[in-house]
Amino acid sequence: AAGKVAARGAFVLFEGADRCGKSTQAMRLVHTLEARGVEAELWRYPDRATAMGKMIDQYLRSKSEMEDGAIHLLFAANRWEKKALMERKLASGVTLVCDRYSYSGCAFTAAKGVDGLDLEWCRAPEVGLPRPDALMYLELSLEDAAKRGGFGEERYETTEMQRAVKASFEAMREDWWDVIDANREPDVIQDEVLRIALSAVEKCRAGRELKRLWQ
Ligand code: NYM
Ligand code: MG
Repeated sequence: AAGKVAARGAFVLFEGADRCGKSTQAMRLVHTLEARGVEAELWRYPDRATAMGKMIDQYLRSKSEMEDGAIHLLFAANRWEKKALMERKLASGVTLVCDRYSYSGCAFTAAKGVDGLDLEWCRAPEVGLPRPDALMYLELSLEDAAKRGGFGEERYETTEMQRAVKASFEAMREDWWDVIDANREPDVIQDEVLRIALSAVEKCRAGRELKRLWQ
């Protein structure tokens, strides 16, 4: 109706190391939500479609080299360039299901072990971005991840790096995260994921405010 303010959508995030099943779960969740009449969109970071995203894509595919600090800031800038759109979508009632975000940004850079680029440094450029209403961290052991077949061809897709990435995620973990055992059938995981997402959607409809990282 005219003048009616739409209830805001929820910002639902999936995080985890590579091959944990995030993308599959995120995609399925969008379809399930839509089927239930919850307007939802799939987002992912990096967004390789923007000018900055293209530079990130080149770096990940080892077509270019960049200083570790510079690429970290570029990943963060790739979120800042989409911040206004993200906020507009949420405010208009769209639920955003996101595949990776600032937590991946910090986990991967900190995992490099570069002097000076510790978690605190990594978080700084992310402060002030929208904070997810739900964060599902898909947890899978390195052994179980290996059983899913080899890693891809991109930078960071090595067992050593993934071990360090998992350690950074552990170090960042906060009480409000939902830790999901990713070593189960996709359907079973989706049931749990859907419950968590619907609860976030409900809270946002009821007026839950959008918070900011890391405040
Ligand atoms: N990655 C992703 C980062 O290093 N920093 C970030 O801020 C984000 C969002 O990019 N190995 C890394 C994690 C992944 C890689 O992501 C590409 P995907 O989801 O595999 O396309
Ligand atoms: Mg990948």
